[in-house]
Amino acid sequence: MSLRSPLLYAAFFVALSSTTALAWAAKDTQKPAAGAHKPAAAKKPAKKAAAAPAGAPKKLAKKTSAKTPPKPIVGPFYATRLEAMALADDIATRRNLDRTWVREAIGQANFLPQVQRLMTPAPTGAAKNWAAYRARFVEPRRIAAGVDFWQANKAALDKAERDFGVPAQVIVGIIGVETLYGAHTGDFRTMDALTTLAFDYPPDHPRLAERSAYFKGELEQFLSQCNRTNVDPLAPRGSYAGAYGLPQFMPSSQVRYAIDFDGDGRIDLLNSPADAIGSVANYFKGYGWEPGLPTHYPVAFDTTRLDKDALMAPDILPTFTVASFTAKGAVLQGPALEHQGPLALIELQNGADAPSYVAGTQNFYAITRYNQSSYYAMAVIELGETVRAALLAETLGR
Ligand SMILES: [Ca+2]
Repeated sequence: MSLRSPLLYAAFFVALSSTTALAWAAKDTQKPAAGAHKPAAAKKPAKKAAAAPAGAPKKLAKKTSAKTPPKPIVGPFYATRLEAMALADDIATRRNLDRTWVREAIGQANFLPQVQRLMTPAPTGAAKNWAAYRARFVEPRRIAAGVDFWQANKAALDKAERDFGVPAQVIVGIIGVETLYGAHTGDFRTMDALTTLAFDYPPDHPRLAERSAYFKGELEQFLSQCNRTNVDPLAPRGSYAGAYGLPQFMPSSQVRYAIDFDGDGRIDLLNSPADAIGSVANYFKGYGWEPGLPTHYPVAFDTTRLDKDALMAPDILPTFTVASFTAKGAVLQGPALEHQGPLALIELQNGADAPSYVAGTQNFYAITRYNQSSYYAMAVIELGETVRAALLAETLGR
């Protein structure tokens, strides 16, 4: 979850060329999201070659060419890094863990140059394209898998809707976009991914210090949780960002929001769809989901009084009342006029064509706490809606 990180998503958006300017602009001015995940469905390596990590052997850089996939450094790489062992000692003290156990866990982690490369920001400048982004997620294979997932897990989805007020279609949209309903949960050893990002985050990144600190925190949460649940830290596998299971929760989100929703007494986000479903709903509840509130409304513009700069200024953060929104030239109709909470003008660029716009509510914003991108949120919403319609059509067709 993600990650409050624009960067996390950077690699994700490479194919679309830095899709999320909107969201990215917002990020720096908003409080950090817990960050649930990084979509595992799109692991396009950034085109930019990775620079050698600070402290890595120089010959390493040569291995990171596009033609020959770099091999992980296996062995006591982090065991010899003073910084890594110092953090191990800090974690052991703070969490009251066995110092040797923490040192050995971090010391056995492999440096994964491809993880570092995947985290390198995408080049900026190319036009963002909502239609292209949408087509990657709202597509026949994912819709069919979504219908199957909904049918197989209807009881848990209904219960999540009752308990948390989060519609089934939103949960189905999230798990579909994140992992194609479990088909792509990631095969990176979580310990390797988190350790690499904690100590060897792309060195030329503009927010290197902040991102490194974030992953050090996630590493600490991960180790603490492994110790508490008696899991070998070298066993779990997930995304290159350290996200895990059907909903791609980061360790901190697992600690905060993951729940046992099938009642077997343990939390298993990888093998229990019910646990994943309940945990996603609980995550959204934690980020202010308002039961019954739509995610967005259609919006048009009255060009005679349009002040788009003012409407776009808060980015995805819902800020405007219906009255102030309308006064600035954003035209609403029907139920939107009765909306009580704040609204945001959401812009989705369409390459060379005119952008699409919607009026986003607090619930649209809640979805962006999972991944700070309006493109991501809209893909989740539209995949969920499409799966719901396909399921209904199938039911009626019987
Ligand atoms: Ca369970």
